[in-house]
Amino acid sequence: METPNKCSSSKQKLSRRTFVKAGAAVGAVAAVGGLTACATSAPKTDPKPAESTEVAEDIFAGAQEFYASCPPECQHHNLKALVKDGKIIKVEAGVNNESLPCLRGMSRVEWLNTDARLTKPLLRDGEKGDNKWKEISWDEAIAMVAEKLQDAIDTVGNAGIVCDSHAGNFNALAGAVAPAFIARIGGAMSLTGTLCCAGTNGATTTMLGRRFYDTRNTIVDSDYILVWGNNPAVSMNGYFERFVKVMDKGGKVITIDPVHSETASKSTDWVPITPATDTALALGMLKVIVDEKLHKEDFIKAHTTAPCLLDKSGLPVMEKADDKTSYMVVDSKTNTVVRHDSAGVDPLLTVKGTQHEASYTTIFDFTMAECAQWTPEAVEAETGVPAAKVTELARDYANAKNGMIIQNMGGFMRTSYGTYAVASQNNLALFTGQIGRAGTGLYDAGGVTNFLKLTAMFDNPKVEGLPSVPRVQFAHHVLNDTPNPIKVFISSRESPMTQWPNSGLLKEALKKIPFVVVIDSLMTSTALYADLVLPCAAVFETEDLMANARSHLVQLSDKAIDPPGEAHDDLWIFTQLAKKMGVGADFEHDNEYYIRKALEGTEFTYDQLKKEHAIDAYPKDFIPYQDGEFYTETKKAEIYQAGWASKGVKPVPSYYKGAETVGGSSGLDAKYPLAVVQRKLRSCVHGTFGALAMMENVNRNHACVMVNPKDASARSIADGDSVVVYNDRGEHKAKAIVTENVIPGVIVAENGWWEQQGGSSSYVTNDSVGIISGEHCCNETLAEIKKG
Ligand SMILES: Nc1nc2c(c(=O)[nH]1)N[C@H]1C(S)=C(S)[C@@H](COP(=O)(O)OP(=O)(O)OC[C@H]3O[C@@H](n4cnc5c(=O)[nH]c(N)nc54)[C@H](O)[C@@H]3O)O[C@H]1N2
Ligand SMILES: Nc1nc2c(c(=O)[nH]1)N[C@H]1C(S)=C(S)[C@@H](COP(=O)(O)OP(=O)(O)OC[C@H]3O[C@@H](n4cnc5c(=O)[nH]c(N)nc54)[C@H](O)[C@@H]3O)O[C@H]1N2
Ligand SMILES: [Mo]
Repeated sequence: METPNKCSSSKQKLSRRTFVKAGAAVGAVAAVGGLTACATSAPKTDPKPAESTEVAEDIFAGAQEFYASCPPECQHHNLKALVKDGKIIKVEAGVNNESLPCLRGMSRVEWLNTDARLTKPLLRDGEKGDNKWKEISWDEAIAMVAEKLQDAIDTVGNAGIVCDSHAGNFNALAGAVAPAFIARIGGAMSLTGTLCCAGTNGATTTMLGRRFYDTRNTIVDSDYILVWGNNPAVSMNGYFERFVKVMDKGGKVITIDPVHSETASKSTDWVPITPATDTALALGMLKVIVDEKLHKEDFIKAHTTAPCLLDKSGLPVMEKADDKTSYMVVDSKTNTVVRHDSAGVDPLLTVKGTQHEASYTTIFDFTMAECAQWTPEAVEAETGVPAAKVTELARDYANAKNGMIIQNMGGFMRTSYGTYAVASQNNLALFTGQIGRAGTGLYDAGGVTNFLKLTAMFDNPKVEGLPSVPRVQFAHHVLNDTPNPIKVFISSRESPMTQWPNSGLLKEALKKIPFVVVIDSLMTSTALYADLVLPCAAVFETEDLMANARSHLVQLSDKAIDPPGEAHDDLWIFTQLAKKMGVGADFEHDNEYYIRKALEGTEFTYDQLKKEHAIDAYPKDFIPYQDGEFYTETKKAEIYQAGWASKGVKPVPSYYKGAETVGGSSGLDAKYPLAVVQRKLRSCVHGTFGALAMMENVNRNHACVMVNPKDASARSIADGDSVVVYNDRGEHKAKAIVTENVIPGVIVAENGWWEQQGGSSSYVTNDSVGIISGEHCCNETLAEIKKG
């Protein structure tokens, strides 16, 4: 792929005089990102330019300003574009950001202007993967897709079609159009399970009634923060300053991670842990807390289902079988069994030692029974966290004035029992009452999803009865024709060849599917294996609305320029398809119409957003669960989950060893003794940004893996060697960083490298699916590493 250097691709001809001012501007952009992109390669300026009496020409003078949200699954900063002569010449921070956007946002100027942009529909003209194409017209392209879809419907039925998207663009309209089209042609097979945070979906949504609350606005009120298996210095860089403030004020930030990450290196303490064992640590901490009576009984009794009774077979005792809120408790005042929500009730947390013990146990005791084996010593043996540290973490968290757990969408969730890891952390907050106050709580991805309900842009017909398969096992299903053959796969707003597990198998699947359509703005790793690539618009080339998870802003994204060549936005593309297939009636409108419709019923209007661009829509001073109420049917935090038990596992957090771990049931450790974990890079958001020349210049143009010196020397690997990480699924080529920053037995691979850059680390990742919530298990992967 041709990825021209940002400085040359901007095609600005700078005279010696104009550079003085422009150079300063480039320097300012670089400083915002904390990096020195083009500034380092720029010609040296005269140290005393001021002596010249000539006034430097401002190349930005007279530029028009436009605003848009940076739309991939990141922090959705508001960006400002400067436009001159129909071209975007600079992208900088927009308005109302809570923190500064980063170099990725700034690099949009290269993405928008690079010669590598796709400008015409491209039809495969060689084998899949050969990267040989012939340009065709949109009329031909649309007719071809419509014909292939109709053929799939006629021969297999709608289940022979998959039209998938994931996290590539969080804008409302971009997200609505493909499903609207598919619903109108009768539906398709769907792919289930997020690749990201199934653990939180499965744990927090059920236990607390909702997810997507962040505690961002009160981080600085905390005096003790557990950053658990995530790396906010990179993945939430806009807010990391707040963690630093906590430490400046004498508070502690503890990072629990197998890797001495960017966050760990800036924390008070790094607690290395064996991957996929976090639940054992959390259960062990809970045991210390309860054994030492550091738990908050009053909070637990009032706000959780912990005092509720279970019968001898472990099932909840309900007043009415059909009323899920009718949990029963033993009232300590009357020694009788009453509803948990009876007036004036003071429930027993445990019935041990009472007459009720013969008939019942409580959810509290049932929960603690799962912790019983996790003594600090047992936790040390399983997780590698020293016993004394387990006790210290438990005491410090429980005793903190305001303790907060940062889960975000951490790496520990992308393991086969990620749901329990999240649930056991939730219990730590609930049992210690570290929730509902400023500086406490459980940090989830966040954003305004719970506060701003947009109106549906399209009224889709209901489609029922079509099959679904887990996204992480798509390749298996394609190759085995289960539950039926797939004839058409349309992929947009995602990058399967870098992000889905087991890339080698996925490549085979993409080769097998008769017609693969990729809609993207660059020739991505996935587009390489398509039959037809449709060029789409990027940010600032289409109008859209952002009001979603992760950002507190509601933003109108302006269309500042036309997309290059014949590229179009997703709305246009799916509108053409809908018309061609005779279902275009609801697609007759422009972007503004759909945005106005989405905002109906909210307190924001299109015209207001047109003026203000980005508005903080997060309720001022909101603290999740401040009133002690949760969003469950009982209004209490529901510790016991029948839904988990229905999957054949415990209804309360319990530690199960992942199959693909050292000592796990797969037995793969005999052949592949190293645990591979993934990390995200500051230079990319998954498959986006990282292949731009600017990013390659300031970061690297090849993948690295971190290896502990012990593991490296056992394999004669030296720092900087070319290495291959491999297992039965495939190989990932990288350069070794030999470092104590990762614990022995673990290697760290980077997320997001393209085929054109040597290939993704997903070639080796585990493609099994978590049983509780369909977890993506990329961080539960075993492999070996060799020079090569
Ligand atoms: N720059 C940048 N920012 C991003 C993204 C990006 O790609 N680039 N992606 C966005 C998205 S979609 C997401 S989901 C978030 C993710 O945000 P993070 O979860 O912070 O990102 P990761 O780098 O996947 O994982 C963080 C850490 O998890 C550790 N880890 C892996 N497995 C385990 C485990 O079993 N236990 C423990 N304790 N630690 C483990 C890894 O060593 C790594 O340091 O970031 C968002 N922000
Ligand atoms: N090995 C490994 N795999 C992982 C992870 C990991 O850490 N390691 N992390 C997992 C996580 S947390 C996540 S969230 C997923 C993310 O995986 P994906 O959701 O696949 O995310 P991206 O790679 O960012 O894909 C975004 C693509 O959408 C395109 N795009 C952007 N805007 C538009 C638009 O308006 N229209 C269209 N048609 N396309 C657009 C971009 O150009 C880009 O190619 O990956 C998961 N996979
Ligand atoms: Mo994610």
